[in-house]
Amino acid sequence: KKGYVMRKCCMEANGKKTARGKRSWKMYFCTLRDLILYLHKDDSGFRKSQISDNIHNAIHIHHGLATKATDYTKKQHVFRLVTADQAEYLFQTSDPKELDSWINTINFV
Ligand code: I3P
Repeated sequence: KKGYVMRKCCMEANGKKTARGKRSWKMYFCTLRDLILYLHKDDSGFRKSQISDNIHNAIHIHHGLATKATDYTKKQHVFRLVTADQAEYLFQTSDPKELDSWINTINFV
């Protein structure tokens, strides 16, 4: 699965709160492949990227969990992703269908 999303970092690995100034929303082209979410500026960014950049922009979703962020009311169609290492992110999708699709794809991949 792939597509544009907005992403906000909330917690770093080990549940450490993301530093001030690093918690803003940013748009990414998100590609899910082999249990890794790759975040790039656009699709060509993903295709042209070197393995080294990919590692930098990658979120490992194995043993992670995506859930609707019903407590986050500032934006619509947002899900929370908690990873195995206790990092936490919010992702805003375009509509309810995309929201369900990202959540199901991440959880049941
Ligand atoms: C963040 C930015 C985010 C905001 C976040 C701010 O500032 O304004 O939009 O999250 O609030 O820290 P910066 O751009 O300097 O990183 P919300 O949109 O969810 O309010 P937070 O500190 O409550 O995470």
